[in-house]
Amino acid sequence: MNNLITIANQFKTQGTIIDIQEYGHGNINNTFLVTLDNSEEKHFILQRINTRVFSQPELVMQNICTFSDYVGKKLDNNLDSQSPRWKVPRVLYTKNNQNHWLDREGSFWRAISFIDNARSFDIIQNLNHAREIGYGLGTFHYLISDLSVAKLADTLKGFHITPSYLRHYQKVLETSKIKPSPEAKYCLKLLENRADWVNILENAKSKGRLQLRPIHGDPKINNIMIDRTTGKAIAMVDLDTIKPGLVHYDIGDCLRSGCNPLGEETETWETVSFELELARAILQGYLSVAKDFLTEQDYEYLYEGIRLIAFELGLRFFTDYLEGNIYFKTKHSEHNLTRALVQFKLTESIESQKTAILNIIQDLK
Ligand code: ADP
Ligand code: GN1
Ligand code: MG
Repeated sequence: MNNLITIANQFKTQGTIIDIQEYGHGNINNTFLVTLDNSEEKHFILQRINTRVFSQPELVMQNICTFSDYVGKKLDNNLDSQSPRWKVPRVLYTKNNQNHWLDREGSFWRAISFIDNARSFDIIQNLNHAREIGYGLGTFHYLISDLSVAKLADTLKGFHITPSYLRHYQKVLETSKIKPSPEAKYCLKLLENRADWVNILENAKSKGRLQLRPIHGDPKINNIMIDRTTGKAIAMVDLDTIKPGLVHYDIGDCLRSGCNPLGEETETWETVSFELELARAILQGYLSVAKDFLTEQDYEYLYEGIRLIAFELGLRFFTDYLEGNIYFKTKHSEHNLTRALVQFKLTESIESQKTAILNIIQDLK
């Protein structure tokens, strides 16, 4: 705690620190809520960046600053009348005017302003929440749609490039010493049957059918903040993966997270399903703001994007399980296996409802 106070005190804030608590349920970084004795700015978020995942954290901060300056200016100058309630977290600088602080052990710390009177959920609550999740992602995409991708660094090579994850998995499998349980066998089989299809979005990108745009990269539902009073989406947090990508990665990630009412941490993976009414609500919310910048070809690949990102996350969890849990934080040795099973069940549920999902997309576009 003393150590955390020393770290938090490196940042310029308005008041004295009175409390620091671990916060949120992220799988990658360590997040803390810092409380100040100031009634106007009561909290800020302090985070230790996982530098095994983000090997160039300075570039991550550069992207976040590029993004928040760009969108912050738009909102401050009222250049955007479409998103009156939207908020953008600000990077807090250190007393030496740096956007991060390195402690004696070399850990990389940064601080972010707190989105007040809001919360996020790990599990989708209802159709209204689903619509707000979609609206939140749509607003985010809309606000950055004219920011040039050339201004953003690639801070996580291979992120959401499914064929690269598959190649890595195949290499890990060759040397894996894990005895295949019936659950692991189910994963192996599911992966075997889909190896040819994983290139679908990357092929479309190479052929110029889909374009790189600025994306969030990690729009699962607990990264979309909901106003406690109005129930409306008001901000997106967890901005580490803002970088050039396909909007399909974001839409896919948002739906795989928001259409699974049991949540991605459920133990009862056998009964996981992709709920169509939640998908309709999320897409409705999303398209209410983002319709104008999606092209006909973007729509063509939406279904495959939804299917692919659920599958990809299953593949990433399963590979991490085989590798000994080195990427995602885990609570026990089988945690990543259970998480993989959840995403693979979701993938099968998406596949079995292909026609209905295509019809929803057709209806809403
Ligand atoms: P991780 O990268 O580990 O997922 P996040 O940045 O998502 O960490 O933070 C974890 C949780 O903390 C989020 O799900 C959100 O509920 C909360 N949180 C993060 N940043 C803010 C913020 N600026 N304001 C309010 N809450 C936040
Ligand atoms: C990680 O940091 P967090 O928990 O928001 C991961 C995402 C996964 C997600 C699954 C940088 O996100 O890609 O979809 O876990 N982030 C990174 O819960 O790999
Ligand atoms: Mg997060």
